Amino acid sequence: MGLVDNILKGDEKSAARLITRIENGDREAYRELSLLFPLTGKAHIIGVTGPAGAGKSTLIGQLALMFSGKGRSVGVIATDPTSLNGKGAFLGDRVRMKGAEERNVFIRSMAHRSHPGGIARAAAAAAYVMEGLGKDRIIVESIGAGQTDKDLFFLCDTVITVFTPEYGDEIQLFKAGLMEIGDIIVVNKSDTPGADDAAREILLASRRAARSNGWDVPVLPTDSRHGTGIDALVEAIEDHWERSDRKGRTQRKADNVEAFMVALLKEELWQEISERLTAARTFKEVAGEVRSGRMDPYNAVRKILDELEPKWTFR
Ligand SMILES: Nc1nc2c(ncn2[C@@H]2O[C@H](COP(=O)(O)OP(=O)(O)OP(=O)(O)O)[C@@H](O)[C@H]2O)c(=O)[nH]1
Ligand SMILES: [Mg+2]
Repeated sequence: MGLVDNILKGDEKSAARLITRIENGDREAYRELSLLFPLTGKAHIIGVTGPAGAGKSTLIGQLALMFSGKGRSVGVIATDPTSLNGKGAFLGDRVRMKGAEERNVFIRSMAHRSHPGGIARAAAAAAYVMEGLGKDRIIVESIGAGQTDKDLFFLCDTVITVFTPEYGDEIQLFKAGLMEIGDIIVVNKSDTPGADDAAREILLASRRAARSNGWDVPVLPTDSRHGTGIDALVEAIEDHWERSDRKGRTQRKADNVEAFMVALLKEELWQEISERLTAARTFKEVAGEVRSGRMDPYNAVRKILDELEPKWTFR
């Protein structure tokens, strides 16, 4: 009996094993994934992004409980930047999501540092495996800063951006980056001072951000430590999913998976080419010229590519 058969029967141990093997870049595991992938594409994948410490993990714990209470089967992928501090954050997430774990929510934590090539690669595979396991709501946590985290959202059907009252004033800064990828905005820690003002500022800013698909981004206050506002948030998440017809959802998933493929391709190509490059004598010579200020980076790149076999063209 193969791993995939076990996963399709709902065996979490097999799912965990396959995710680990994919994280380790095991070729055999990719073959298992190829059997699984065609069976996926129906789960609602929900991304939760926002600045460090905004309460994403706590909120996800609440969402997971609420979804499972409604009879949904829930998976959580926590990509944890603070795991850089050691084991603390990983264990911390476990604690914050404890209630969720007891309710049969499948949780997988991934530390950023173990994925220098981009967390998206492992997270997407984990989502496919979780869907194979029968999860129909999969929640992905991310810090939402930097390209690798944007790549992560190639995976998500609905993206939630979490702010806190402290971000009310800095909204102009965040508008450009974080706000453009959110379908729903949460102002968490609504129990702390300034929450109403922050929510108002953020609502104004989000109204100014242009939307093409006719979806008005809701701005919702939550206190995720006490579970306040979670029901309204779940309603908005379901609404965002239901509101787009099947065709719209299929289209978004298709766009997402193609974009993800391109991201993977870039990563692989770069890895392949950088190994060849750094071994080449020209590269070392040219890098030396650039470092000492004798050659500018533009002409340096041209020179390196000119001498690379097979030929690559430089725009
Ligand atoms: N007052 C208050 N504190 C909260 C709320 N939600 C979370 N917290 C607290 O904020 C701290 C950070 O919460 P986390 O859930 O770990 O935040 P996070 O965004 O996942 O953090 P990182 O993953 O490290 O970026 C914890 O001490 C939580 O108890 C809330 O609604 N109100
Ligand atoms: Mg967290």
